Amino acid sequence: MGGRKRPGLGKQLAELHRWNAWLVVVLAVSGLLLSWGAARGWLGEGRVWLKQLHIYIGLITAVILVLYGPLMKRHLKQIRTRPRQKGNLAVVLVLLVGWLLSGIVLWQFRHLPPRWSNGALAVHDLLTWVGLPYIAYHSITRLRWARKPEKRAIRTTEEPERAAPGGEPRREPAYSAAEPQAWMSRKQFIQWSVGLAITVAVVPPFFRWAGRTLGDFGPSEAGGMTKETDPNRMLPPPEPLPDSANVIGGGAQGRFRVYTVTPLPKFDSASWSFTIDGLVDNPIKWNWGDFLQLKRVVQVSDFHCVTGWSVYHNTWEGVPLSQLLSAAGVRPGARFVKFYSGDGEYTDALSLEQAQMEDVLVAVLHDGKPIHRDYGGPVRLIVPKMYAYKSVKWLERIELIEEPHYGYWEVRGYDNDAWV
Ligand SMILES: Nc1nc2c(c(=O)[nH]1)N[C@H]1C(S)=C(S)[C@@H](COP(=O)(O)O)O[C@H]1N2
Ligand SMILES: [Mo]
Repeated sequence: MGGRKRPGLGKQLAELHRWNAWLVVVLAVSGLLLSWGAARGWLGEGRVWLKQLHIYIGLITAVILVLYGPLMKRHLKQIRTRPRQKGNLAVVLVLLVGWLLSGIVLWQFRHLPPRWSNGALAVHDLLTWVGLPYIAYHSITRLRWARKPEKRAIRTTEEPERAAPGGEPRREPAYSAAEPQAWMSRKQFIQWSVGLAITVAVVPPFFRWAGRTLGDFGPSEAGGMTKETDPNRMLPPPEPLPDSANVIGGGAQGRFRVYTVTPLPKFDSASWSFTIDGLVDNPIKWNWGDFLQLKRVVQVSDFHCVTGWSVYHNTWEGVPLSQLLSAAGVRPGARFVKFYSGDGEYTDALSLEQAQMEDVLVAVLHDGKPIHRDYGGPVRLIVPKMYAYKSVKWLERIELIEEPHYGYWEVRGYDNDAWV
């Protein structure tokens, strides 16, 4: 190490700032892609990969925080007379620590109570709603073109503002007399217009998000299925059983995210059918009218998505899968049960033993109402003991097979073992 000088505080801080900025850019892009519902289909297995990347890059921000720790005292001393920089530092630290902690809960949620992950998801999202616009403003208004022209000209690659060595606070130079005193300086103009543009773009969707998120923490009128008119034309709707009409347990708590890997399909009673075939003694095909004649049961169960959100106390009414299997007569060679979605793309499977669990339901009603098209109606599978990627939406065919089948998400990296 002979004679190598330790870099000064300013230089170390500038270095950390640069690393942090790049990490946040990668995290923002990957995080936005991950939370964007429409990207689920075309990201495919890239989604699992992207999630790993997001997690590991996120963990690296902990390294930044650890490296910053020992510098913090001197840094605070250096900026003690600059309230704006202190405010900025506080915001950035709250964002990083908040994202990191909520991110760790979301990453490790299988080892934590499911209620934690709903909370962590809300915190992670809230920080993103507040933090990304803040950071965007912070970076755009500090870009070179946003500075005063004569200040831009003397900039070197080293950022003097942050790299200022020693404790001497560098004051913003007073406005040069040469500059004509307009009602607003160039800098102020840029700050105001960038601020306004970001506010206009972010505030309306933020309030929509906030409204929905409040629904995650309490009973919601629509039982967590927030869509109104149903594009499905399934008539007449089934009459709910008494327990289902009265919604045992007071109705679902939380909100479903609408997930699909295809454009949303649409069904009508005239063409809808439900088939059970493969290794069975009597393959059966029901139409809507016949299907509604099957004996239904009511169950209350929690619904967990592997991405960290849950909906509690759902009242589902439907036909137990075991009842359909008995009706078809499972042949001795059958070892797995494969489920086909009417979207033509999504499939999943259970072992015969798992499929015969008494709470696996082919559901028709949720909280006493027909299941809306967006949430898998008219008929979806419900496997309460497993993550919801096993709960195939728009279910229309069940096939008994001999060899294992790996479903849509399983071939894209999800664990075939989906036990909650
Ligand atoms: N056909 C189909 N079924 C599906 C999915 C899908 O994309 N397509 N997503 C699965 C996943 S990962 C979850 S969490 C739940 C989401 O159900 P919801 O869209 O009603 O909230 O459906 C599961 N079943
Ligand atoms: Mo999911």
